[in-house]
Parts: sequence; C-alpha cells; structure tokens
Amino acid sequence: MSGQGTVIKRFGSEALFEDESRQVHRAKVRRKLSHLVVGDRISYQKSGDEFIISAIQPRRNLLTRQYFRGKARSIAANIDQILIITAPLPRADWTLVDNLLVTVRLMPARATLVRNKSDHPDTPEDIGILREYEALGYPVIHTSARQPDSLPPLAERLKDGLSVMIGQSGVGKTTLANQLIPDLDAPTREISENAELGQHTTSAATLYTLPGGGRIIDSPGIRDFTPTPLEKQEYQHGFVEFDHWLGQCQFHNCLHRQEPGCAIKQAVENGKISQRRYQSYLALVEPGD
Ligand SMILES: Nc1nc2c(ncn2[C@@H]2O[C@H](COP(=O)(O)OP(=O)(O)O)[C@@H](O)[C@H]2O)c(=O)[nH]1
Ligand SMILES: [Mg+2]
Ligand SMILES: [Zn+2]
Repeated sequence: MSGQGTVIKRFGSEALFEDESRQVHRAKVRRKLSHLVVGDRISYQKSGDEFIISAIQPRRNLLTRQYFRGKARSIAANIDQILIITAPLPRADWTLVDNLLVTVRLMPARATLVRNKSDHPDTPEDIGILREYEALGYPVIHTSARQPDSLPPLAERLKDGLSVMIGQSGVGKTTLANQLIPDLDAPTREISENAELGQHTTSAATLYTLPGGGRIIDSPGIRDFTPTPLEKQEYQHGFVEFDHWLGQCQFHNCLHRQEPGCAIKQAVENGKISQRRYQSYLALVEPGD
C-alpha cells in the first residue's frame, strides 16, 4: 500500500504525517531523506504495520535560518504565509523582525505581523514602529490570547493555505495555537515553568489544521534570526521600500553604503526611508562591522 501525505511533525528518524484522508500516522524516515521538514509533501509506503516515508515531493519554498556561526537549518516547507509574532513582553527585537521580513520577501511568501498580548500596554516607540510596518504595506493584527474576542481577524487571515508562526520565545505562539484550535492542549510556558530554565516549551515545529480553514505551524522560539547568507547584492531586494529607488544610484552595483550618488542614502537623509530599517540593511550587508 502506498500514498501521499503532508509531514506534520519531525523527530529524529521518525515523523508524523497526515494522509489524504486526514488520518495521522507515525512513520520511519529513510536516511537519505533526513532533510525532511514539517510541511513537506511526501510519498509513503506501508508494509505490515509500518509506514515508511519514501520520497519528498518538490518544494514550493523552504524557510531556512542561519545559526550563529553554524550551518543553515530548515524550519518548514511549502509555506504561504509567515506570521511574525511580537509582544510588549518579552520586548520585541525589531532587527530580528527586519531579518525575517528579508527572508520572507525572498522566499517568497506573504508576511503578516501579529502583535500579541494586547492586554498589556505598548510603548510609544513600539507603536511607532508597528505603524511604520503598516505604512510599508505589512498587515498588523493585534491579538490577546487572553481575550478570545480579539482572535477572529487572525483566524480570518489564516483561512487560506499554510502559515507558520515565528517569533521570540514567550510571545505567546503556542497559547495562540491553543486558542485557535479548541481541542488542542499544547504545553505553554506555565506548564513547563518547573522544567529547566531556558528550555524551549515547543521543542519541534508542529502543523495543525484550523477549524475555520487553513493550517498553521507552531515553531520553537528563536532568539536571533539571520537569513541564510546571500550575495551582498541580494539583500537590497528584501527591503520593500528600497524598490522605488533601486536603479537610480550613480553606480549600477551600488550597495548603498558610502558610495557617491547613492539614491538609497539620499532617501534615508530625506526621511523617505527610515534610519532604523536602513541600519537593519547595513547590518546584513556588513556583518561584524
Ligand atoms: N497577558 C498575556 N499573556 C499571554 C498572552 N499570550 C500568551 N501569554 C503568556 O505568555 C507566556 C508564554 O506563552 P507561550 O504560548 O508559551 O509562548 P511561546 O514561547 O511563543 O509559544 C505564557 O505564560 C502565556 O500564558 C496574551 O495575549 N496576554
Ligand atoms: Mg511555544
Ligand atoms: Zn545606492
């Protein structure tokens, strides 16, 4: 017996997958398919009681992150939308958000910013930065996992395709998943509070089907996120507001640092591009400087 399915969780040499009739099975992963990730479309074979994943279908895209000085690591495949979750606490790292937006734009996938814990006050600085993202065309949805009334706009945005929640540990990703999926009871911070300090509550990315349509992946928290290293010339395409000025610099291969006649630098000086976003760009083009 054989068929096709979607990987919903990956652990060691095994994975959980959902078949075409939504049945979940535990399966062995062939060693040559060790790059398998959640979201992958797969072919399986069944012999006796055992399921074996035998092939990975070509991927539409792959969300990958870079470890500090380390190798690239794949998080999930075939993603339609990335939800970048922030909260007043733990305080948002906006450089991390900009890095994620670069990755999402180049994948490509849709990006939506979710501001969770709206039951806590926002600082004026954070309010300003969130407005800046909205002005760039990124939707910002305010939610509180403690206030179920606040969730329908989020559920609405998740209706189509596969979304993945990404954000620092503790912003409420798993709590949101638990609220969106009534019969889910995934462990959140409280439950693991007695566990060793610093341990991640969500240890493996997991894919869930939402009652109102769509699918969502809850992922472990990320403290720092750097896009997989690109050619220096590619980063400029990860910043949506640069588009308007590209091609107007004096040098066709301008990297928008110190070059004379740079249209991007000019736009920063004129307040058309935010200083903060420009610094995020420079940090990617000149790492370690
Ligand atoms: N006040 C408040 N607390 C929340 C909210 N969402 C999550 N939390 C709390 O934040 C902590 C971390 O939540 P968790 O879902 O484990 O975060 P994750 O690491 O992003 O998955 C837990 O104590 C949650 O109860 C919210 O909207 N408001
Ligand atoms: Mg979690
Ligand atoms: Zn330039």
